[in-house]
Amino acid sequence: MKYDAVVIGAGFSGLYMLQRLREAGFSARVYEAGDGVGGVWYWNRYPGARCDSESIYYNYTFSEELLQEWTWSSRYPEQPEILRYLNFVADKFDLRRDIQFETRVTAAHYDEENQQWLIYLEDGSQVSATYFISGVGCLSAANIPKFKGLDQFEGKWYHTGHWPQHEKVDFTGKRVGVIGNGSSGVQSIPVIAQEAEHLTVFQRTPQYTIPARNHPYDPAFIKQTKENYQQIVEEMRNSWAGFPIKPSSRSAIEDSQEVRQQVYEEAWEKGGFFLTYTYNDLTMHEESNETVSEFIRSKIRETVNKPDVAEKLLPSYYFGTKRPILDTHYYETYNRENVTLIDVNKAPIVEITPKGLRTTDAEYELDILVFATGYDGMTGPLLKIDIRGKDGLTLKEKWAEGAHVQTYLGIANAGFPNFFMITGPESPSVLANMPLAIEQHVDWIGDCLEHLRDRGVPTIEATLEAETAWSKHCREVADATLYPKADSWYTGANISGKPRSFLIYLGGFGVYRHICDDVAAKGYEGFSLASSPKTVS
Ligand code: N01
Repeated sequence: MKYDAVVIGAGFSGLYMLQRLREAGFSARVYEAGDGVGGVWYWNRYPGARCDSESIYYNYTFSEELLQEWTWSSRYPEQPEILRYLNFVADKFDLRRDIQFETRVTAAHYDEENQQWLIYLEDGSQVSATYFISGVGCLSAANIPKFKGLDQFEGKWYHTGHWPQHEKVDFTGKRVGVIGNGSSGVQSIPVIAQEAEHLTVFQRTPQYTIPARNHPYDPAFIKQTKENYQQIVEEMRNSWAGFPIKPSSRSAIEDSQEVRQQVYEEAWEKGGFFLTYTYNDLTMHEESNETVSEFIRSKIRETVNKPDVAEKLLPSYYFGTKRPILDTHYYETYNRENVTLIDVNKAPIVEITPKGLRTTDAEYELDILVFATGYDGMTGPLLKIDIRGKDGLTLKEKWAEGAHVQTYLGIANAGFPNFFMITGPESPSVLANMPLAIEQHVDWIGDCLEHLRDRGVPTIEATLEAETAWSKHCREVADATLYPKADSWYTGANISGKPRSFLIYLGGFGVYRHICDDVAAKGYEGFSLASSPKTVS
C-alpha cells in the first residue's frame, strides 16, 4: 500500500497532522501502538495525572468551531477529561478511519531510488509513503532504571507512563513505594498516600514544586474566553511559551527584598506557573535565581511539620532549570503519618528484593512499587524506531556522529529527505504550550508539503550547513542561561550513558515561529529541494 504520508502516533501531533493532510488532499495513514487515540494522555493514567498548563490554552486552536464546542471543567483537568477531549476531536473530524491502532512502527527506511519511505510494522507488514512524519512525542520512551532483582519482586510494579489501561490499581491496605519525584511522582504521591496503608517515597533529588490551586471554571470566565478566543490565540502565538501572559521587564535584583517577597507571595497565591513569570532573569542569573529558589525553600519549611523531613525536601539546583512542577498538596503529604521519605542520594538503592527494595541503609517491604522515573526525552522515542535515511545511515548513527545531536529547526535532518519530526529535538516545544507548538509544526509541515506538490518537487532535505548552524545557535542561546547546568531530561543527564546535550531552543516560541515562517517564505531556506535524488538546487 502506498500513501502520500505515514504518520506515527495518534496523540495531539498525529491527530492534527492527519486532519491537516486530509484537508490538503493528501492520502495519509496513522499508526498508533495503543488501542485508542490520546498519545501521552492515553498512556499516563496514573493516579493524580492532570494537565499543568491551564486547560483553556491547552487545546487545539485550528478550528473556531472546536474552540466553541468544547468546554473545560477546571483550570487543570485530570487525565480522563483530556483523553475525552482528544476522543471528541477524533470523532468530530472523523479521524479514526485513517488510524490503525495496536500497530507499532518498528522501522522506516528511505528508498533513495524510488524517493519513498518504506515503513515496517510490528506484524511484519510493510507500506510505503512519500513523506514520513513522526508524531511520537518527546516523552514516550519510559526510563525504568535497571535495578538488580526487579524480576524477582513478588509484588506488582508499574511505570507511570505505562499505567494499566483497563484496570484500576488498588492501593487500599497496601505498602507502596514510589521511586521518583518529578511531575509524575509529585502528582501521584498525594493521591496514592490517601489510599495506601503506607507510602514510602524514594527521592534522589528534591524538587521545587508550586501549588496548582486548581478550581472549577466560572461559566462567566469561559464565556468571556470563548468570545475573545481569536485575540487570545494571537497573543499565545507571539509569546515566549505559548501562553497569553505578559513577561516581566524587571530583574529580580532590581527590587528590594520586601517588594520581591510581595511579588513572589502574590504569584504563589495565584498558583500555576505565575512564579516563573515574576522577573525576566530568573533562569539567566544565579543571584536572581537564588531569590526565587530560596522563596520556595521557605515555603517548604513552612509547610512541612517535621524539620528533618523538610530539610530532605529542600532543593538546591536553580529553580526552573529542571521542568517546573505544579502540585496539589505535595509538601503537605509529608505531614501524614503513613508517609515516609527516604533520601536515596544519601543511601542509594542497591536492589529490588522479592519482598521490596533495599538501599545501603535498610530494606523496605512493599506490595506495590511505582516507577515515576521519567523518560529518555526527545531523542528516546525516535531512536526506538530503526529510522534509516540516505545510504542506509541510521538516525542513531547520525546523532552519535558529532559531539551533539543536531537537527534543522527541530523539524528535519540532513540525510533524511521527506522525513519530518513534530516537536523534534532543538525545537522549543517542550518548554512551550505543547498543543500550540504542535499546531505550529503541523501547519508548517502541511504548508511545506503543499509547496512541494504545487511545484512538482519530489524531495526536500535539510542541508548539513543549515542544520549545523541551527544546532550551534540553539547551544549558544542555551549557554547564556542557567538551564544546561541542571541534571534533567532536558540535558539527557537522567539516562545513564546518554551524551549530555541541551536539545531545546530557548529563543522562545514566538521568535521560533517567525524563524520557521521566514525559512518557508524564502523558498525553504536551508533545505535542498531536489528534482531527483542526486540533484540539489
Ligand atoms: O520524570 P522526571 P516525570 N534512582 O524525569 C527519579 C512531563 N509531565 O515522569 O531528579 C532514583 O521529571 C529522578 O531523580 P533525579 C513533564 O514535562 C507532565 O516525573 O534524576 N531516582 C526524578 O525524581 C515532566 O518534566 C505532566 O535525581 C531516579 C524522577 O525519577 C516530564 O513529563 C505530568 C532514578 C523522574 O522525574 C517527565 O516527568 C507528568 C534512579 N535510578 C509528566 N532514575 C503534566 O502535568 C530517575 N529517578 C502535564
